[in-house]
Amino acid sequence: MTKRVGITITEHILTEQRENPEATGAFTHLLHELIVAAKVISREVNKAGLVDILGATGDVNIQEEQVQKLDMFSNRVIIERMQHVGQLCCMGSEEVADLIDIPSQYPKGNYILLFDPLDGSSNIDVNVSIGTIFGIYKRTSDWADGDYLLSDVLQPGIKQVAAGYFIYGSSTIMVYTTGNGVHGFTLYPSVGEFLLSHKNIRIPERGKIYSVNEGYSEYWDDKTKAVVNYFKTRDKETSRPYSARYVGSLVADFHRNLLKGGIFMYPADSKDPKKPTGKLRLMVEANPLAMVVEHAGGYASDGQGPVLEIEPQELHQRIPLYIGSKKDVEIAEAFISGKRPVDG
Ligand code: FDP
Repeated sequence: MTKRVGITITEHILTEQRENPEATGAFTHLLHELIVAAKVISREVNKAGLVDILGATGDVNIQEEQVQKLDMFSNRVIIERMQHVGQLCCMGSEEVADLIDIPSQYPKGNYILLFDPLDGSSNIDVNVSIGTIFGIYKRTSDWADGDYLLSDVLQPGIKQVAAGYFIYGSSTIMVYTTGNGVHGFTLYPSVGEFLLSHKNIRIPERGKIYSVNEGYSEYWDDKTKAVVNYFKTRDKETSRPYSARYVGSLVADFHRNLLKGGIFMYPADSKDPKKPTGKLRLMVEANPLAMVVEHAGGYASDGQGPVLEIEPQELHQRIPLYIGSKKDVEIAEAFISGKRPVDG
């Protein structure tokens, strides 16, 4: 008897589409093309040590960070693949200062794709997991009013219709949600398909791991120091102290904590006066992961309230991020927002 091969991502998306009577197939098409782009990036990441693609280009991106060649490659692959799909009215990338219009020769659609093409890029040349993060929105303005508006893009994360990430690690995994559970698919390289490997992921309510770049503690305020101290303090009832794990690749740190439970933090700090709200970007990093974590039973906060409710001011806005197991993030939020005294 032949063993049944697992459910492919395409089959999964089509099943979800069939369950939604209003679905036209546009979204399925969009997601399918994004998956193809990720497969191309995955292939390139996997051979990164074999070809002369490693190393910095010498340029700096809009965020004033070193741009690695693979970042640029991934950015280009996604833009070129997605611009002719016909379902998008624009895109926004971490690597591009302005919104990316769909060239006039291609048809346009109702969706907006925001993405970080290669997150954790400082880890590219040391074989540490990196990833692609994406969030998808629907435009709210009327076609009759002409082209999309900035307000179509600057929607709070709660309006995302889908979000997820691809992690290029010991294997390539896609995790995504359309609001109907969080599911993980592992790329089976010899078949070239993503197969369902993590059905309906639920993050533990409380974890045992805290992830933060503690090297920057000198730049933290007392509330932030209190949060981290809390997770390091001995307490039998809550199994503290927690273990520290910090890869320095958001996708990798997030993915581990999603599966095992725990909290990832990138707090506000005084390291760079130009980035007082921390390093991570609301639209292309925090919002997509916040949607994933919330649909898996977790929580994401900027220290004051839910990330998904933040009204964005600009495409490249940065926020402090506390994300992971619900109870752990709620404790961090209580310290940062002042609801819990620093010595509490
Ligand atoms: P990178 O700069 O390598 O692209 O958002 C960028 C990011 O990585 C995240 O993936 C990661 O969590 C964070 O920055 C690491 O920053 P620090 O080196 O400041 O800890």
